Amino acid sequence: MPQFKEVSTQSGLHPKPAGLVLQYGTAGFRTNAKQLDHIMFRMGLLATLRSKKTKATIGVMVTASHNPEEDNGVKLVDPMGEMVTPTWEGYATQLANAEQEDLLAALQDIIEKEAIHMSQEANVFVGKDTRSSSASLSQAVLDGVSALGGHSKDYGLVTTPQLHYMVCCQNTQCKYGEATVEGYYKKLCQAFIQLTKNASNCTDDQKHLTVDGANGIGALKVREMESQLKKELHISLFNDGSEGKLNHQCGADFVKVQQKPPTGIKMNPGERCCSFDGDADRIIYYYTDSEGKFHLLDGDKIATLISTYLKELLTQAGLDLEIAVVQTAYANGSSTNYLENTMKVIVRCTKTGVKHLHHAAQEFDIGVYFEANGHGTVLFSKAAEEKIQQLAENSNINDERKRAALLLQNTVNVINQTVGDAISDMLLIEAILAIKGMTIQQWDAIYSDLPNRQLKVKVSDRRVIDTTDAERRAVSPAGLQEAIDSLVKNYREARSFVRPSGTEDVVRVYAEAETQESADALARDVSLAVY
Ligand code: 16G
Ligand code: ZN
Repeated sequence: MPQFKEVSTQSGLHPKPAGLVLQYGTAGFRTNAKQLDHIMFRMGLLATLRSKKTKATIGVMVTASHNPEEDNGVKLVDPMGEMVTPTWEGYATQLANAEQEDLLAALQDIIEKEAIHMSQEANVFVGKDTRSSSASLSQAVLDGVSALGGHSKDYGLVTTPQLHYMVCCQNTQCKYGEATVEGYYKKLCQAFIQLTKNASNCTDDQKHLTVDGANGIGALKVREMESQLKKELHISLFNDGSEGKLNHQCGADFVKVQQKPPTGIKMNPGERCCSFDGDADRIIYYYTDSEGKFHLLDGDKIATLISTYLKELLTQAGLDLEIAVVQTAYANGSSTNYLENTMKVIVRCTKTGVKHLHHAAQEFDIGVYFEANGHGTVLFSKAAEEKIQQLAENSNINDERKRAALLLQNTVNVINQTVGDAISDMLLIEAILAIKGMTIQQWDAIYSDLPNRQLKVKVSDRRVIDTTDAERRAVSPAGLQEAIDSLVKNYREARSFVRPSGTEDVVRVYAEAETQESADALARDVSLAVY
């Protein structure tokens, strides 16, 4: 094959260190940036094959999200903006681990298995985060694409969800929006402005939001977008990358895991604050009360706010659409209880990892999915979008229904349905709070979280732990689940589970109980049982 000569030459410039083995995990490849040059080149090759196979544009995002600055990573984006399919995750691992002299054979193997026509055109969109290693690593991706004769478009610095959005726009012939960063701001900001027109009593104070940009790409993008919000939202941006280090003592992951405010921001009692993570696909809200106590509003609280709002609008609009909330085992027990028993919405639990939640949410008219860590979005089925659209255009309905239909229509437009998106989620949450005239304290009071604790345990081989029931029960090693069950019985309102991490060489332990002391003690007991 003529292209193989070029691959052969180019791959010599991106050699694989012999013996290095890496795995395409929950969030793609992720490790120290020094080990990734050959991976990036090869993901450029793989994205080109995937594009030829699907006859659509494929995305490649260079980022390691909330990991430290020294790390980097890469993930592929499928045509509708979703995560690449499991079979291709397998190919990614095969291709990444082929020794230098076996690369062409590994490539040939994929081409044959997938019956790919190499004459088919290929298009790949590439984006990167602000890490110092991202520039050369994204160049390696571009080299991979060109080695196989593919066309690429380099979007440069973008958030992960912006790249997902661009891929989706391109493959839907712009029905989803324009495949440019400007198009993205225009769509989201216009919808946000329309929504906030329904919040006439909103004071300037209520329009104020403090944002922790994690010293990453999200901060740059908030700055770019700000002027289009037309003063409907005043953002005080901290950790904008001008001084601090990426994700260091700041960002959504830090705030969620440490359950404390990030450094580098100015917080006044009672004021709404939020943190993005390093690639701006997660968001977490918080505030301190007048006594200085810190209150966290995580993905579960966000899902509750959004689903309550949507359910109210559906009732007002008289639309009969099924709404469900998708969570993982990490969802706080109080949130699940509130959603099922008070709000009476369908709740589903899936394994950790965005692709699992996304797929489960696709099964409903409206699927709200959020991981407790703040990654999530809302999916509307095609039929649901059409019903909303028709009602919004119907002139024979009363004012209340009309208002609700228009709100739903603009809500659909402010949401990035391709993947969780900190900027889009922030605009949606801000609009909901403004429309409902709700303070962050009132939002927080919808239900009270059960105290909880997460720990990680280092073991010699985390793969000996196997789980079932959306990771809520361990099936191996023998006896572990029975041990957890009997420990849980020692505490009130308690629950605990263990699972091997998909991104780190550790076992994660989660425990919740009536008091913080009990949650801490239970997490400790269970950690000892894992050893
Ligand atoms: C990845 C996942 C995230 C999940 C986390 C769990 C994506 C895009 N990201 O960051 O959803 O919460 O892994 O990590 O799927 P863990 O397996 O180490 O607990
Ligand atoms: Zn992220």
